[in-house]
Amino acid sequence: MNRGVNHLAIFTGVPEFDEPRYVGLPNIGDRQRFFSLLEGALDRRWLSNGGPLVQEFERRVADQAGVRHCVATCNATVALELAIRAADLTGEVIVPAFTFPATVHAVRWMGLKPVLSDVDPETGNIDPAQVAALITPRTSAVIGVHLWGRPCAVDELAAIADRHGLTLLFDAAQAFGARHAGRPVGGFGAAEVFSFHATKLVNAFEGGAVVTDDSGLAARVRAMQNFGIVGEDEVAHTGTNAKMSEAAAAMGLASLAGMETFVDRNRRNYLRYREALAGIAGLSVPPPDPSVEHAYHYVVARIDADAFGLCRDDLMAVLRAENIMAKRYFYPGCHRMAPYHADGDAFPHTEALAESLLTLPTGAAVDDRDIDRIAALIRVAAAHAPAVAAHFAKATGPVPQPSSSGPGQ
Ligand code: T4K
Repeated sequence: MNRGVNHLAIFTGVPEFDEPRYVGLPNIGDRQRFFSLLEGALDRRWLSNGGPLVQEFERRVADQAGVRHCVATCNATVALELAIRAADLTGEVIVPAFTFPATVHAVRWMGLKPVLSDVDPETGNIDPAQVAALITPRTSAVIGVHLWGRPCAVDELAAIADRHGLTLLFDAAQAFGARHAGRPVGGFGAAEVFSFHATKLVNAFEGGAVVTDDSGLAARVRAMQNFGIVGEDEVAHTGTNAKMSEAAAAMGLASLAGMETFVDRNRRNYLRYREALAGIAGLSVPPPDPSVEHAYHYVVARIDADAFGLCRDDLMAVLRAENIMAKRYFYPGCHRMAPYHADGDAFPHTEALAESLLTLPTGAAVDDRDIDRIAALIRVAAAHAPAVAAHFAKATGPVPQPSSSGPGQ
């Protein structure tokens, strides 16, 4: 393609896409199945409190994860809080700085101290060597995060946890469907937590789950997500209301049925992006790693500003003007967020990743042709990097805000 710089919408061009192409467009699955499951719930007049659809969803998720217990919840953030409380964690809990804030918030929300760890500079996953260095007599647990659907260093973290008598939990919010060493994510550590938010591979509008092989832990989580109730008139724990509704489970079940198709599409998109973006200096989408089974939940490009000619934020602004709603997952790193700012600033790998990564639309949002069009625009931006950089350098108005993603925003 031989297009001039004026073709870009930041100059005089028409946006490439009429409708926004989002990073997290929901996978809807089989609509008819969703509606018929919902009809069933309405007919039964059983809408929440562990109804048959939630029970079925829990069985299916436990099967998929290869574990004995699944407790479905209203979202993954509260599921993390439940797991933390049910596992009786105390004092300090080590978590990665490079994650969605929910991981760190859950620890703080439970009244514990999150201790932030730096991450592996390549995978973005929590670095076991850093974790080992952060352990103190007050540490009770480590929470690993399987970032972008790629399993983190599960075995190394388990060895550290064993050696120091720590509880190991995993935030698997992005990793439903991934596998480590041939075993599905879900069965590692004392418990793992999935998210079934609208933007996830399998969605229940909003939803989450704690999965575990530990019957005692599962029983406590189950009670705690229902006000601590363990019998008709008996409340055994401080609890909350974290129940999944039947409507959410209907969506979850319809979505689960399409899971293989969604993973296939994500994998195909990922490979297509790699092919379409190949050879652009300073921009890379890492090759699939044969040692892990990835859910390819996100397509994350790394931009080396010097070699590419533009910084990541300028490229994102170029794309957003074209209605390509790329996102900075995860920026600026939890250590730079207001509640955790005082907790340290020595996170060089988190900082480098937070400054250089750009998540591109995938899943249902794009087809092969869209990906080719997105890649072609990136090539135009790269070919005219000095003009684009100069445009942003002298821009007086606000650059499009990275968080403006929802309809009507
Ligand atoms: N741990 C980790 C590692 C996580 O990544 C998350 C959640 C959690 C814990 C907590 O899980 P939950 O408590 O949510 O179950 C979104 C999601 O809201 C969040 O669930 C997810 N991680 C995170 C990675 O992404 P934002 O702030 O990026 O959302 P937003 O509104 O910018 O939407 C993301 C993209 O999806 C946009 O491009 C718009 C598009 N979108 C979104 C929705 C809701 C749609 O196209 N349709 C939709 O219905 O957090």
